[in-house]
Amino acid sequence: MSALKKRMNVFLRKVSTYEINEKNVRTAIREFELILISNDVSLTVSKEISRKLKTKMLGKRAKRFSDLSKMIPVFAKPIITEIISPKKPLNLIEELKTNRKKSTHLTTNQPLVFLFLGINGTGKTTTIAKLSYMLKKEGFRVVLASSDTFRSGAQEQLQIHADRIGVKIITGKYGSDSAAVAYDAIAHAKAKYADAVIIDTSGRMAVNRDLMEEMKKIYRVTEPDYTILIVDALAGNDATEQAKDFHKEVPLDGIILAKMDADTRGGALISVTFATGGVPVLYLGTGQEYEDLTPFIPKNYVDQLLE
Ligand SMILES: Nc1nc2c(ncn2[C@@H]2O[C@H](COP(=O)(O)OP(=O)(O)OP(=O)(O)O)[C@@H](O)[C@H]2O)c(=O)[nH]1
Ligand SMILES: [Mg+2]
Repeated sequence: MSALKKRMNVFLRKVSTYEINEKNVRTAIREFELILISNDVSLTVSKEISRKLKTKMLGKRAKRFSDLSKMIPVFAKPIITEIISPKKPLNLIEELKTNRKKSTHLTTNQPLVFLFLGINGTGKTTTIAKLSYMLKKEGFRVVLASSDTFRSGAQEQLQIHADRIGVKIITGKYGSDSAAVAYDAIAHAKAKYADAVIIDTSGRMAVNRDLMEEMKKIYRVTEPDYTILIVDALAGNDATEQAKDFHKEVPLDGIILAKMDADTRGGALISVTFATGGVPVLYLGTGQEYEDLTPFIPKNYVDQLLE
């Protein structure tokens, strides 16, 4: 390219574009931040996203007369994707396959133990039914532990799912020790060479110390391979607090957001991951049927959020 052509190109670029600076981008970023906040993304995370957006955008050039707010999603996509992408990805199906291979070389079988936790009514039992259905379809043998010996009707609720799906269940008497039920289920799974034990527990609020201590006892007794928190996507910012509270009591390995189909906002997921320092979201609950458990793919979520 001749020197003149080069200079001409620089000139044309200058007149047809303008530089993004603090002043001209401020309103667009602020507006985007407000959209995030009004869609259940916590204040802390919204501010963090804004800060990163600013750093990324300042000094870049935009087409003359173009609207900066239209450029925001392009810059925001990788920022949000990074926040919600697990630091250490976890694929339960792959873990079970690996564990099965390991077990064939051992004389004693070691099923993987999944402990499901969460506050009242978030969707624990339904999600366990969905996961059992999925694992059974994948060819794994599942044993359910009905460790909610607290709420009336809880035993029958899980029993109905177990019968429908065709998986083994160990139930307990109401008022009996929930950790003992889980322990029995693990013993049964070991004896019968099952692949997975999924423990259903009562809903509990972090302020209820007795129930939180009971939860820690189940954790100690069962030594779960994966402790999974179920949060209700509709809980909005409260979901973030729940994740923080539970993660403080027992270290979480994964989170499942139930009722994503009913949530029109969808922002809680970002805050929940951020607040737990990157505990991976494993699945999304997307309805009331057994098939309605969808693997969480960060890119798809962000595309939908910013479309
Ligand atoms: N729309 C929709 N509803 C769901 C989803 N997951 C669970 N539910 C519904 O939420 C309600 C509560 O679900 P449960 O599975 O009983 O919740 P839980 O956490 O076990 O409740 P407790 O044991 O009482 O703490 C039920 O009516 C479920 O059908 C979901 O992904 N989408
Ligand atoms: Mg339940």
